[in-house]
Amino acid sequence: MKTQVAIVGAGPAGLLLGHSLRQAGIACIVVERTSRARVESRIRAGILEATMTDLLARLGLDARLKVEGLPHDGLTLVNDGAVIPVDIVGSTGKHVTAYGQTEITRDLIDAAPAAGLDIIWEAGDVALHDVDSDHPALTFTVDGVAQTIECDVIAGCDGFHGPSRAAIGGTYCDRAYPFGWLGVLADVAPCHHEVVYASHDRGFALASMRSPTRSRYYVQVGNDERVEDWSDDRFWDELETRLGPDIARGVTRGPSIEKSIAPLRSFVSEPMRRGRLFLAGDAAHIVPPTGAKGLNLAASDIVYLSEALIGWFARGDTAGVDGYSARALRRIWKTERFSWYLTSLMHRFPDAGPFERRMQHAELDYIATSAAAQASIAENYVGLPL
Ligand code: RFL
Ligand code: PHB
Repeated sequence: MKTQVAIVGAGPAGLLLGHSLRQAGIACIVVERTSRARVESRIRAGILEATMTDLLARLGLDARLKVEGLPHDGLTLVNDGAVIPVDIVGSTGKHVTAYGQTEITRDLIDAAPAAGLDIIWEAGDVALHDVDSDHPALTFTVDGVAQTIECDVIAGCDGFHGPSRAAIGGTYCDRAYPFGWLGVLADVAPCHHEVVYASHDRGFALASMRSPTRSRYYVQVGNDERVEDWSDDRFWDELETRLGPDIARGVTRGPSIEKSIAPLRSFVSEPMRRGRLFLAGDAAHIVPPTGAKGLNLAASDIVYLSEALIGWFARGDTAGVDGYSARALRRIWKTERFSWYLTSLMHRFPDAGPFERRMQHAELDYIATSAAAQASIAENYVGLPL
């Protein structure tokens, strides 16, 4: 096979890039390791910045988002039971939208045939070749049969565990946190009209939603904890304690339809380009989910990368591709900072003493009483400008 851009990975980054390039008439093929069913069933992020909703609107892929997405004008912090509303629209004029990553992925896959976007599912042994030459290639197997795609450019959108990052051979900056999030999805009405981030002496808790009848909740757990040890009752008890009485009053309990533990980490790989290979999304960076930035960073990478590739293919302009890595990394590092800051502020760290805990309390009390501090959180939460 021959194409202009071979895209590794059919997560949000790969699918958004594919649609952006197809809209500009650029040929591309997406090669994905797993099945369509698997990609569509991964429960992950749920809060979209305007960066993401604007991109979906530009691509004409926001029909369902416009109907089913839930606009949020603010977010809510809780400091040991004390509720701190943070107005996003009031200070930024913009809002965020609750709409699941699973729904975005499904919309993008459903729209692929009409856009002429080919996706090859269940590709085995995907390998990148000759990225330093003008003729890179991807090899893989489908049903045991060896395949090759010759291309002009490879886009590595294969997430944290894919092969693209290693092919760049860059440098890594990494922080693992001494805890993870236990997440539960349940078909019950959300407890609050906005996302709630709660700091409590027993640890962090988060209340989010997917629809008026589907809630997503998380509690901080130690890295040694196992899902099997968390019955639904234990989860709901712990969640309500940490959310505090004012928010817990709204909680409706119900059976969990998904329950899993995700570790938290911060990670950046630099640079994001080598020769004809470009990285985007989780392949290049991971943020802890506090701040809801992982999915949204994938969208901003794709805005930059698609602009760069379209400039190159359509007009022979190499400024965009040459500047891609530096441009994307500036926004990535600021978003890494915000995600790390909110993680550090809201979680219970096992080695923290009374002083560190008092600092968290003091900072949350400052936020509760300072319009400037709230505006800074709102500005970052809604998404920094492109
Ligand atoms: P993805 O979504 O991981 O997609 C990468 C795709 O590449 C495929 N792949 C390969 N394909 C071909 N050959 C190979 N050798 C391949 N190796 C891998 C994978 O199968 C997959 O389909 O990365 P992308 O597109 O960059 O999108 C990024 C987002 O998915 C990610 O940032 C967020 O989901 C992160 N994240 C969360 N972000 C939030 O903002 N809020 C959350 O609540 C939240 N929860 C999560 C998350 C990420 C999780 N991961 C990665 C395990 C919960 C989890 C469990
Ligand atoms: C979610 O809805 O899954 C969610 C919301 C906000 C976050 C992380 C996850 O910060």
